[in-house]
This record gives sequence, structure tokens and C-alpha cells, in this order.
Amino acid sequence: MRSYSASEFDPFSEAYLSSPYPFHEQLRAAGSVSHFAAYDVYGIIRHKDVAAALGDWKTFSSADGVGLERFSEGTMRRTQSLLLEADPPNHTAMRAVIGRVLSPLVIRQLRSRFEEEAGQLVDRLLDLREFDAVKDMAEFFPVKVFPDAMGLGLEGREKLLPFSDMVFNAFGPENDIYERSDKIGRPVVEWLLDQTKMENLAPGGLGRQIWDAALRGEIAEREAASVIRSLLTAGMDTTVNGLAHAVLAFASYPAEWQRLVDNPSLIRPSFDEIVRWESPIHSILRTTTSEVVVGEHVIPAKVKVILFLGAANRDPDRWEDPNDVRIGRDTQGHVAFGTGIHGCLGQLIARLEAEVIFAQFIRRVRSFELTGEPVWRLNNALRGLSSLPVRILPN
Ligand code: HEM
Ligand code: OVM
Repeated sequence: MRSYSASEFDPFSEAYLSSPYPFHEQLRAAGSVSHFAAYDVYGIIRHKDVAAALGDWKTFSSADGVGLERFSEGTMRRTQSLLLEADPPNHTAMRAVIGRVLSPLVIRQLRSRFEEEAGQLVDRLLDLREFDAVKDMAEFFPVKVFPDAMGLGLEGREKLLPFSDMVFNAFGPENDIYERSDKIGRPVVEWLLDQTKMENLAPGGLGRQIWDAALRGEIAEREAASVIRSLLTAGMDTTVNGLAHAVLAFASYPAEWQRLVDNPSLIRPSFDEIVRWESPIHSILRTTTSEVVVGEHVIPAKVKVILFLGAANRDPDRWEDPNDVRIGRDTQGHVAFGTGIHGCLGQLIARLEAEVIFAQFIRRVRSFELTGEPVWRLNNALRGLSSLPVRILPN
């Protein structure tokens, strides 16, 4: 067993977050496990090790928080998620209830409304021709269809994005990136709590279905409100980033866009390829419950470990030409949605959003061109753009 490559490197610095991939190469070269002195946390970088950790919830526990903070130590900037930050058996019971609300059958019923909205959005984008793919598409669409599906009112829903930005930043340290987002996101908490009340959610929506489960006694009432808030957090910036990365990919790899146009049955795997290439959640943490061997190292018990999802998804030992978008490659095993017991519960919704938008683009857009520099929005846990100026040419 080797000692760790002790690293002075800060995995939440602006230098790293604005350009993470060269740093990943250094970390990979240094070994399977790194130790980040600034936070006294460990990091796992290789695909096989990240996938193994995600699959081993007993050793890599989520219950003390999947950010840097430990719930057991108080001082929380976030409320603990009843799904994401629970281990079995608590997690199992909650996941069963919410899994029924987000079941394939329920999600299928959302399709026609999502399709209609995607059609109207792409009408507007074709009128504009030049627009910001973040603001005008990637944010606009999820902010419309997802809160609609949940049963939220129209008023104020754009606040969900700064709220979610703050929550994901709180998975990292209290750095400037966090502080800036806290200023904008913190005031949203009160409004959001109000939105999770049963009477404020439209009958028939996903929010009400979670309340129905509470009324049937499957979960407690305060759990219903908490899980609704979780979905409204987990389901916004993630899909925004995935949709924006798709446009960036199509503009940057015109031949790959053409391959998708020629093979529309590749819509589903192409979204997987997009999120493998630029993973909307770039890292997530666990806490070890016992000593564990990872590669040539031993990680001690009771320490926090960063799982670098975005690095695993570009591990050259796992993927050929990992930095390139290749529509049609076998994306099985990517970890952008996690894997194991916490594997993304909302991925059918995320995939549906991408599918209906891509379908419109395939039918109606010949090409995407960048008209300016993409601007990244730095976040301690998210990889995403704040601006992506593009031009589309119609068919
Ligand atoms: C879990 C990514 C969209 C709800 C996760 C995890 C990842 C992830 C990596 C696992 C976290 C872990 O293992 O600690 C994504 C990405 C999305 C997306 C990349 C979009 C492209 C959504 C949406 C929703 C959602 C739309 C809600 C409708 C959840 C929930 C969990 C989760 C509730 C926790 C599941 C559990 O702990 O059992 N997601 N997500 N996600 N996601 Fe997503
Ligand atoms: C939650 C939650 C919050 C953020 C992300 C997430 C990636 C889940 O509160 O359950 O999944």
C-alpha cells in the first residue's frame, strides 16, 4: 500500500472549477486516492473506483451528508435530504414511496405536455435565430415544464434556480462562490417552504401525489414537504446544465450533430453521452464507515471522500478519447446520474426533457453555431454554463 499523494491543490478553487480536466489528469497520474490537506478530505478519481464506491453504501455512507459538512456536527447550511442523505433502511422506505410518484407510468403521462412546450419553445428560438442557449432554452424549458409537472404556481418560479445554485454550492466549503450564491439564494427559502404546502400545489401534480402518500400514512407530513423541496432542488439546475451542455456539444461537434440528425433513434444514448462529457454534478461526497482499500491505497474510517463523477466519466482507462463527444458510443457505466441505491430518481424526467427538445431540434434545426464565448457558472458541485450565445440555422 502506498501513501497518498498529499495535495495542496484545492478542488473547490476557482482555478479548478473553471477548468477541471487538466487537474484531473494530474490527480490520476498521482494515484488512485488523493488527500486534500485544506479540507482533510480524500478524493477518488478513477472510473472503476468511483463506480465501486457508489455501489458500496455500507462503506461509503451518505447519512452524514454528501457534501463537506457533517450533519452530526451541526452548523448546517442545508437541510438534510431524506433521500440523498439517508442510508438503508430509512432510505429504502422513502425511495419506494417517491419512486412510485416518479414511476415510468407517471412520467409517460407528462410526455404530451412536455412535447407541446418543446414545440412552442423551438418555434420561438427559430424566430429569434440568435439567442442565449442558457437563458432562452436551457433555463426556460425546465423552469416551465418541471414546476408545472410538480403543480407549482407560475409566480416566482424563476427563484428555483438561484436556490438550487446555493444548495449545490453548500455541498462545498464556505468559499466566495458559496457566499455569492447564498446572498441570492437564501431569501428564497421562505417562498419555497410556502410552495411545498399541500394547498399551494395543483391537484394531480407530482407534489400532490407526494402529499397523497402522506395522507395515506406512507410518510409523515413534514417529510412530504421536505421531499417536495428536494425534488425542486435536485431537478432544476441539473437539467438546465444538461440541456445547455447539449447545445455546446452540438455547436462544437457539427459532425456528431449530423450523426444524430441521420439517426434519431440515438436521442436517448446521445443525452447520456452529453452528461458523460460534461457531467452536471461534477462531484459528490461520502463518509467512510470503515477502513477501505481503494486501488493501491487505504482510506481511513470516518473520513469524507470526494467522488469525482466528472473525472470518472472521462477516465481514459474506461473511455476511448474521453474528451470528445461521440454520438453513438456505448455510454453504459457512466456515473453522471450516479449508480447504486442513490442513482438519480429523477432521470426519467431529465431524459424526457432532453428527448422532446432534441426531437424538435432534429426535425427543425440544420446547425448550431457559437456567436460568442461560452461562460461557465462556477459551482462547488455543479458544472454548468451561465451563458452560451448561439445562432441556429433552420432546415
Ligand atoms: C440523485 C444527477 C436530474 C432527483 C442523483 C445523483 C446524481 C444525479 C449524480 C446521485 C447522487 C448520489 O449518489 O449521492 C442528476 C443529473 C440530472 C438529474 C445529472 C439531470 C441531467 C434530476 C431530476 C430530479 C432529480 C430532474 C427530480 C425530478 C434526484 C433525487 C436524487 C437524485 C431525488 C436522490 C436519490 C436517492 O438518494 O435515492 N441525481 N440528476 N434528479 N436525483 Fe438527480
Ligand atoms: C435532495 C437533493 C438535493 C440536491 C441534489 C440531489 C442530486 C438531491 O434534497 O434530495 O440529488
